[in-house]
Order: sequence, then C-alpha cells, then structure tokens
Amino acid sequence: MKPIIKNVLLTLLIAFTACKTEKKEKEASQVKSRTKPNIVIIYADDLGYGELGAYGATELKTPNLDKLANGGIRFTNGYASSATCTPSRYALLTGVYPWRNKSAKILPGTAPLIIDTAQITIPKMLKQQGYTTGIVGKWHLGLGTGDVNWNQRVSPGPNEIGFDHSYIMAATQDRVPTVYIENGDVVNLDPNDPIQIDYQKNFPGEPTGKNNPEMLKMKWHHGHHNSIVNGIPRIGFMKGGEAAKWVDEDMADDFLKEAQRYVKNNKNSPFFLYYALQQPHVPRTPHSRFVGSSGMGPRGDVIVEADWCIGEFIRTLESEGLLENTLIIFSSDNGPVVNDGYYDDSVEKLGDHKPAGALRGGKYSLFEAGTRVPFITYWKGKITPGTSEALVSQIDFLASLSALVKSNTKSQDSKNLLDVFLGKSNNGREELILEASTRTALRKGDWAMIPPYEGPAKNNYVNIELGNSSEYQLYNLKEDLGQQNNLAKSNSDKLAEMIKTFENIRGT
Ligand code: NG6
Ligand code: CA
Repeated sequence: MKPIIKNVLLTLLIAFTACKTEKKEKEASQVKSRTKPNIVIIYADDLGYGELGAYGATELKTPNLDKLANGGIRFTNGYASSATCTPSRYALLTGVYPWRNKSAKILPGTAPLIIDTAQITIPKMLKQQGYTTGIVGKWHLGLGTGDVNWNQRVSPGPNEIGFDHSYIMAATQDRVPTVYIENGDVVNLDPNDPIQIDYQKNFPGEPTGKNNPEMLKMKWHHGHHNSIVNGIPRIGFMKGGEAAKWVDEDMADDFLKEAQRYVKNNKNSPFFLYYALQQPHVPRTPHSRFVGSSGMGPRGDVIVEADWCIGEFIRTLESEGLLENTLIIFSSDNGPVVNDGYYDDSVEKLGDHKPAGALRGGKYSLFEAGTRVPFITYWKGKITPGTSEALVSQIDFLASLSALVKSNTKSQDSKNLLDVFLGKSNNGREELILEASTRTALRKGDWAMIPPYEGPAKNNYVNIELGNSSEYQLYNLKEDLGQQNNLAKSNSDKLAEMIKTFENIRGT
C-alpha cells in the first residue's frame, strides 16, 4: 500500500474512533443527567434468609450478591408478603396484601390472570411516568380468562397489566406448560403440533411420572408425577408443543440473555425490568457449567448459577454505562425449602448449610423463615452502603417507587419507604401482616404474633414447621430470633395489643 493511502486510511480510522468515543461519552452523559433512574427488581424463587454470604452463609459462595449487599443496603427485617410465590408476586406488583384477593394462592399453569387489568401496578405506574417496562422470567399470576388456548395469543397477561415487553414462563418450572411465552405468544410453537394442557386428566397414551418411572432422569418424591418433560415429571398434563419446550438446563442462560437484550434495547429511555429468576425452585437443573460447583448438589449449584447470572447482568448494566443511573432491588418471593417434591440430593448434600439462617420454619410457614428473606437495595454512587434493621416489605415497592419517579400513585397497603430504601432513614413500617397459605400473622415492632390455626404443626413431606398451633404464639424477635419461647401466656398485655392491631387490619 502506498504511504499516502495508508496515512489517509489511518487518519480516517482515528477520526472514526474519536467520533464513536464521543458518541458513547455523549450517550453516557445523557444517561447520567436523566432525572428518572432505571429500576430493576431481581427476584429469586424460594431463596432463604441464610443463603447469601452477606447474610451469614459460610458453605455457599455468592460473590455477586454479596457485592450488591455490601455495596448497598442490606435489610435484616425485609419481608416477602407471603410464604409462597403467587401471593408474594401479586403483592409486589400491586401493593395490595394478597389475603385481600381470594385467588392469590399457588396457581396451576391454567389459572386465569388474578390481577385486574384495571388495577394499578408498578409497571403501569412507571409507564405513566414515561418508562418502558419489561418482565423476564417467572410469572405465576395466571394468564387469560379461564380457558386458555395456548396456540393463539394468550391474553390478558403481563402485557395487559402494564408491561410493554414480556418473556415469561407461565407458572413454575415444575408445572406445565413448559414453554416460554413472549408478549402472549408461545416461543417456537409449531402450528402442526399444537399444545394441549389439562390439570385434571392425562391425554390418552401419554407417559406420566407415575406410570413410567423408567423414563425419568429425576425422580419425584411427592406430587410431580404427571407429564414427563425432558425426563422430569411435572405437575399437570401436557401434549404437543415439542419444538417449543424449554431445555431446563438452559433456562438460566435463556432468561439472562433476554434480560440483557431488554436492557440494551431500552437503554435510551428510562426503563423498568422485573427479572424473575427461577432458582432455586424445583426442579433444580443447573447448566453443566455449574454442576458440582457448590458441593451441595443441584440446590446449591443453582444458587451459584443464579449468583453468576446476577453478576453477568450487572456487568451488562456497567458496560452500557447504566449502573450509576439504575436502582437495583434484590429479594426472594418466599423462604427456603430443601425437599420440595423431587429426589435431588438436596437433603443428603446440604451439610452445614442453613438455608433459613437462624430463623424458624421455611417456605409455607408462618414462622419467620417463611417470609423474612434477603432484601437488598443498590444504587452505585447514590446509596451509601450499610445495614438496615428497619421493617420493610416488598408490598412497599409500589408507593416507594412511585415517590421516586414523582408519581402520585398509591395503593391500599403499600407504604412510601423511599428514604428507607435509599438508606436515608431507618423509619420503616410499624407493623406488617404476614401470610402463609391463606393464614395470617402479625409482625409489629420486635414482636411476632401467630393466632391459633388448625392443621398439622409440620408438613412432613417438606420437613417444615408451618406455625400451626391451637394456642396463640407470641415471640420477641429481638431476644428470640429463632422463635423458641412462646410469651403469649406470660405477656398477656403485649398479646392483647398485638391481637387488637391484627384484627384492626384484618377485620374481624
Ligand atoms: C406446591 C408443589 C411445590 C411447588 C409449590 C409452588 C407439590 C407436592 N408441591 O404445590 O413443589 O411447586 O407448589 O411453589 O406439588 S411456589 O414457590 O411457586 O409457590
Ligand atoms: Ca417461590
């Protein structure tokens, strides 16, 4: 090449690169000067209070979540609204206590949408303030109006309650249909192989977990013996839709890629992303990269996988120049369960790991471990790192985010705790109603009160104490975090006060 041509080309290249850098810098400064921050809620499924290094775990390594917790506010009294998934997700999005909605209980994959399309939700409120809104991951709030045809656009769903973009699984990883749904349409659906779903009866000739154990790569322990997908027996019956079925081991990567894509596609306007991870809910199916990574079997491995996904996701925010303009909230929909219906070595390989930390109970329980969960807010450069003992609930996101974006939107039960979430105040809630499978209890100040409930004290299948007792239970959590000393009889004044507050809120 002649030197002169070489020089011209070189000059052009330098000019081009400078131009590109300038553009990137301009974009980054535009992003910084925006008054409305991006908002991301990362929500784990069945992750317990004691599961992160930052919350005291010693046997499991969660470096990315620890970075969030140690670089933001780590709440030690942060609650999901319920000890199961659907009600917690309902409360998170609507700011309404789940026990006000009779349909807010664990839903089958065929359940109709339980959020009224006229109801206010976080994404709706944010849309009114100019946000683009997206959900990636687990939905579990019902779809359609009762008789879903999975071969047509499925509606109403997330897109009808405020999300501009949705890429979801309908219910849970252990429930059919085992397909992704993007903006109402099943992804990769072959019209010649339509999907049929039934929760009552099997389709003639189709194998099931119960009848065909020879086809299983994961055995069921209780429940989970209907249709077999990818060698895993599920809840509910499914026929057809072969090409659309997800690969369980790829699910974490699939959701991560969608979440990253959403950020890249929407980085030029303020955005909201609800990134609802499927881990460590059953069936636990780590990608081969993570198999054996925890030494604790699949349950530990998928927590390591989830932590990695979160790290990758945050790296994307960083490389897009968005981290300093994004509020990240991390929490879990309910407490931990070790055996939730499959033989997956989780019990055998748990070792010294304590999923609930020092708390009593677990998923499904009215004791603390049912609803007290990891709860972190992180905003690089805006939130001064620290630990907060303030009483906060996921139900408060609606009013608090509404205050953040200067909307006047309120809901029945959501409290504006923006200053608490940003680490500027320690004045959390005075009290909070806790829910577990339609039973409710009260947390107020340092105290927890559980009214008498019929039913077994323990669910032996999952090996979790549920909180049922024929007597009132009253615990001082400051002195007795593990809820071992029932003070209902010895402190009748406190009990009477708690009952009064409880009945005032719940209505008698
Ligand atoms: C239970 C399932 C459990 C899990 C749970 C929902 C059985 C025996 N157990 O009914 O495995 O799927 O529902 O979990 O079927 S949640 O986190 O979505 O609420
Ligand atoms: Ca859950």
